[in-house]
Amino acid sequence: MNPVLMGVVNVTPDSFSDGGRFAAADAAIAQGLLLREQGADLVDVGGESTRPGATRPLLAEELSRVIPVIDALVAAGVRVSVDTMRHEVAAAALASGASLINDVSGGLADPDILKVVADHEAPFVAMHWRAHSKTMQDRADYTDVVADVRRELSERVEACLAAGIAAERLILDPGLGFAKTAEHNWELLRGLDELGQLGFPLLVGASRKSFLGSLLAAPDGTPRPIDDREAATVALTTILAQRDVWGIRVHDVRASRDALRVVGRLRH
Ligand code: PMM
Repeated sequence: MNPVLMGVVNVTPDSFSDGGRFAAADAAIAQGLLLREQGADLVDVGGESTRPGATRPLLAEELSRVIPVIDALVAAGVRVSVDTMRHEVAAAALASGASLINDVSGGLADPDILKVVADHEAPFVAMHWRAHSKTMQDRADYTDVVADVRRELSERVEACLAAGIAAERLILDPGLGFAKTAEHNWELLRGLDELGQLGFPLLVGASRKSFLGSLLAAPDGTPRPIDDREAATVALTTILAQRDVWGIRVHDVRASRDALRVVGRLRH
């Protein structure tokens, strides 16, 4: 089975990869429609930047960023997920017709989100996370990153099940770049099978992240610019598809869709 391709629309002034480009609702809606046309199975709409050091928006601000975009995309028949850590945003997004809640904190930032998801019987992505953006890189310490992330994700699974989310609606994500160094990210990518042993589908978001920028750095150490990390992103899409992940979260849907076509064609 080809993985689900999740296309990213950040309705934020400050996301690391596309910050500011889709801050206005019409630009974000147009981008969501384009991603669907390019082959996104889901369009992931987010109103809070999670780049290291970012300041959180107020609740009202986050709602006013994402809800008009979700309304318009749902009206156009696009399957939408919402990238939020707040139960109020999750509830409003589900009321607007969102199909999935993507919580980068896996319910840690706002435990009430789990009840909202359970009540709506919505699918839930629980990502591995340790702290909000301002402090997360101080928490990048692990004894064995794969074993530690696996244990912390299994604790999230317990919390989700206890809140009433059905096991078949849960998806786990290693959270590349969240309280992780580049080396941690590579170890997690190598150790995906071990995370898969928890028995849940996996979503992976590697697109344009800084560990690719440092891998591809110039000889003087300057990281490869964000908009020039696409070939590396597509290489990972190809590899992840062969490792049977459930979903892949990317900014450039067209390029990753091409890669998935190649993988799919070789299989059959
Ligand atoms: N990464 C970002 C935001 N949301 N959600 C999931 N499930 N997994 C991720 O890896 C993830 C995420 C940060 O990237 P962005 O600023 O480009 O959206």
